[in-house]
Parts: sequence; C-alpha cells; structure tokens
Amino acid sequence: MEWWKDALIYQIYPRSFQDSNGDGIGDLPGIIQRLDHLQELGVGAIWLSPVYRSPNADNGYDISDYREINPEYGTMEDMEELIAQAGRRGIRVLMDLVINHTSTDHYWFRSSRDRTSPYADYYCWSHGAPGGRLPNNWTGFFGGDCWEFDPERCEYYLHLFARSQADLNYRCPAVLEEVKDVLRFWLAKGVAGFRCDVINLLWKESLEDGRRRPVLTGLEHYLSREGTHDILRQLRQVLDEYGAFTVGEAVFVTPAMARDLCGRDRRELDLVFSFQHMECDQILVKWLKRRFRPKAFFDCLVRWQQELDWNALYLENHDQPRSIPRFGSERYWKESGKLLATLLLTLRGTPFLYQGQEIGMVNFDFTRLRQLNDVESKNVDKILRRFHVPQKLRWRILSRTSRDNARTPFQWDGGPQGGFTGGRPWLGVNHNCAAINLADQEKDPDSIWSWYKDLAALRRDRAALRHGSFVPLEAGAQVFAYRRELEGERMTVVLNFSGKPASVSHRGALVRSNYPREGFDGQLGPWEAVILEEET
Ligand code: TEU
Ligand code: CA
Repeated sequence: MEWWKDALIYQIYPRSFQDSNGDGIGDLPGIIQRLDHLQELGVGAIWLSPVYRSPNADNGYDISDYREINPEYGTMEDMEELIAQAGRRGIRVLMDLVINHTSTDHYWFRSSRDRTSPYADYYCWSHGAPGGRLPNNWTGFFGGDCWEFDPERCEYYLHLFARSQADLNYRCPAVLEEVKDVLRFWLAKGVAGFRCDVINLLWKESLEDGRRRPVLTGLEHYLSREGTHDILRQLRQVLDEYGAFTVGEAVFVTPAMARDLCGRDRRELDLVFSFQHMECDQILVKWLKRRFRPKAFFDCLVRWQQELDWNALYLENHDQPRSIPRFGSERYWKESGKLLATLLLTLRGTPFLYQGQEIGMVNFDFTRLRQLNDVESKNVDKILRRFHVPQKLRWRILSRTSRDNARTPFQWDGGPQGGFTGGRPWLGVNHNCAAINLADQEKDPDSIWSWYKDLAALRRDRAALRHGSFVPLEAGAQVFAYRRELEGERMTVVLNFSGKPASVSHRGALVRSNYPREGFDGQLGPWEAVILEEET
C-alpha cells in the first residue's frame, strides 16, 4: 500500500522540538507531549532526524551506536512509547538512516584501527601517495580535504563530511550485512521506514584523483554509481519484508538520475529528495547566495513535476535556511508564508513539512559567529579566515546560509524560551517568539498555522490535489500557475511571488485565497495565493 502518496510528512529535529526535563535539549518524551499538535495538523508520518547514540559532532549524523538511543534524548523505552503513541494517532514513525558514514567513536571504527581485526576493512583506508601526500585530491562537503591520518593504523581514512564522520567501505560485504541487521532491528520495533542520508554516495568506484572542480573535487568517483544502485536493491529486499517506505536524500541529481533511484520498476527507493530547486539562489556553492529569481525556481519545479511521476516536495529542512526570508518576504510574512504553504501542498508528490514551517518561523536573529553551533558553519568560517576574509563579510555569508537558521528551538508560545525548555536552550531561541508562536496562532483562524491545517484538510478532501496530473499554466517573472486534474475535477493554483500586485487570465470558482475575498476577477494582491475550481 502506498500510504505515503496520501500523507503529509513532518520532519522533527529532535534537539530543537520540545525539551521535557529542563536540560535545554529537546527529547523523545517532549515529542510525545506534542503529538496532539501533529495530529491536529493532519500529519500522516513523522521523520525524526537522528536520535541514535552519537557524540554530536554533526548533531546525530555521526552515529556511534545504531541500536541505542542518545541518552540526551531518552531511552529505548521512550522510543517504543513514541512509536506506540504516534501509532494510536494514526502517525507513522520514520527514522533517519545514516549509512554513508559512522562516527569515529563507533566501535566498528575503533576496531578498524587494528589491521588484524574483523572490522579492518569496514572503512575506506589508504596509505597516502608517495612523498607524504594525501591519498587523493578529493574535497569534502564541509570544505577542505577529506582525509585524516590515523596514527594508530598509520593510514588515512576517508571522510566526505566532518573529520569524525568516517565513510563506510561497501566493498567489504560485512558492512552491508551489518546495515541490513540495523534495518531489521528498527523495523521490528514498528518503524515504518527511513529517510536515507546522502544515499547516492555509498559506493566509491575508485579512490583516484578527481577532475579539479571549484567544490567537491572527486565527486565523479562516487556520485550515484552502479554499486550504489546494487546496494539499494539489496536493502529493498529487507524493507519489503516489512512493507517499509524509504525516501533518499540524493545530492546533485538530475531528474534522470532521480528516476534511476526511485522509479517504481527499479525496486530501490520510494522517493528522492533532490536539490535543484534549492540551488536557484546560489552561485556554485550554497554559501554564495544571489538574489532569488522566482522564474528560475518555477522552471525547475515544472521540470521535476514533469519528469518524475512522484516528487518528494520540500521547501525547508534542517540543512537549509527558512523559506519565508528566502523565497517569500518578511515584509509580507503572513501572506508569503501562506503562499509557500499553498505551493507545498498543491504540487504533485508527497509534501514534507519541517518543524516550525507551519507557524512561519524565520531565520535566527543571532549577531555573532560564536552563537553558531553547526559544524559546517564552523568549518566554512575557518576556511574563510584562512583566505583572510574580514569578519564582517564572514558573518554576512554565514548568517544567511548557516544551517542553524532552521535549527533554533520550536516556538510553542510567547513565554520565556518560547515554551521550548524550562532551562537554558542548547541553541538560542529567536527573540521574535513573542510575535511568532503556536499558542497565538492556534487562537487565530487567520494564522499561518490555521492555513496549513486547512490546506492539509483540503488536500485530504480533494483527490485532484493529491493524485491529479500536473499541468503548468504560467511560469513568469512573478506568477506561477498550474492545474491539477483528475477525472473531471480541475483545480487551478495561482501564486503571486511578489510584493507587487499582478493580473492574470486564469478564472474559476474561488476555493481558497490568503486574502479576504468573495470571488476571483484575475487581480492578485502582493503574495496572494488562490486556488480555483473549474465551474462545470
Ligand atoms: O546532508 C548532506 C548534504 O547534502 C549536505 O550537502 C548538506 O546539505 C549540508 O548542508 C552541506 O552543504 C546530510 C544531512 O542532512 C546533514 O545534516 C548532514 O550533516 C550530512 O548529510 C552528513 O550526514
Ligand atoms: Ca531534554
């Protein structure tokens, strides 16, 4: 059963969702306390960013034990309770599966330092090139080279991400067997599936030098290689034993590459998170931003809608700055927040909502580098310093792109620390929590939260909005319009991505507008979103 085609999926960043014991860190009991919120929103599944044991170099994306819960987040009993409590509310639980790398604290890695151990080949070890040079010229996702020398083994190990995230070696058959066991362990507990971290990087075809590129030299040796497809087909067999669902995060994929990962006949993944629409406002790398041009964004969305049968739809996650300041307008905060909600919930695919998006949370209001926590931001800062980039400019770059923008604690109410914790939060709560919080928005039928709830219900109600075909109507400098069509049910969505009014030729009976209006005459206000229905 493809339940995920009808569901709205909600991403939780556990560390920042709800703290239950005053230590300033969100936890599993905190999530349980807030399940009613998710049920009211109409969420069909939650995806938890990693909650496994981890030294937190990359907030859980560096796992040191796949079968244990990070004590900061609670116990295995809490996890089982969460699965049960969510289940009672009709909410499935998805875990984050990080299997490209483990923490260097994992006992596999620690054992791997000994060449005679059964774990000796679990990681990508290499002697290095003659003359004391690194094994190759590859560069990593967080900037800089991606090799680290281990004095105990006297070899280098590969890390495409942070130094303490060592890449697993899938040429060693035991590694895949270990991963299969991990899958079974969690599926047996009742987990409904996984979001698979950087899943198209698993197989390293060779460790030869890469073609020099401004970023990620070496990419051609490990991006979506055939070996990765083989691994995914093998994992699929385990998943099928439980009828489990997977969405894979696939970096740098084109629609054709995504089809190879999630085409129904391929028996690999169910869905793919792609990045092209998130790259419309960047130059070369995510740290260099340019002005957002809606047209490029619309064209990209149209291409993906047309080239994939079913998309994983998202505008935010824990790696991206918030969507309102990025694709919308803080001046028209409410209007543009609702417009982005409309886009997310009316395209063809499965919508993924990131915590805080439903109340229109915006980027952090930090003022100093030292308030940042993110390992990526810190690495980038180090690199910029090395190039003598002045502090002011470093701050300008990092404050706009830092992943911490999306990681500040959830703003439950306008009280101290936004209702997130009774203690000192691990990452600062935005001072705007008096103005942007759930408690206020729940009372307000005109709030962004109420709009999300209403649209989620509309989507459940109207088959055309879920399963209808996608027909692009207009993708200009300012207006994006498309139709969703299913067996005579025709719904038209018109979105004005601008602070200026617009006039369009699309007509129909008004189903929804984020402005108070009775009918639709083709005139759109700033950041207006309308849903129309063809009159029969
Ligand atoms: O992200 C992988 C990824 O594609 C990175 O490019 C990510 O976008 C990051 O911001 C680098 O620019 C996944 C996780 O979502 C991320 O949180 C982890 O840090 C990373 O993998 C390593 O596990
Ligand atoms: Ca806590």
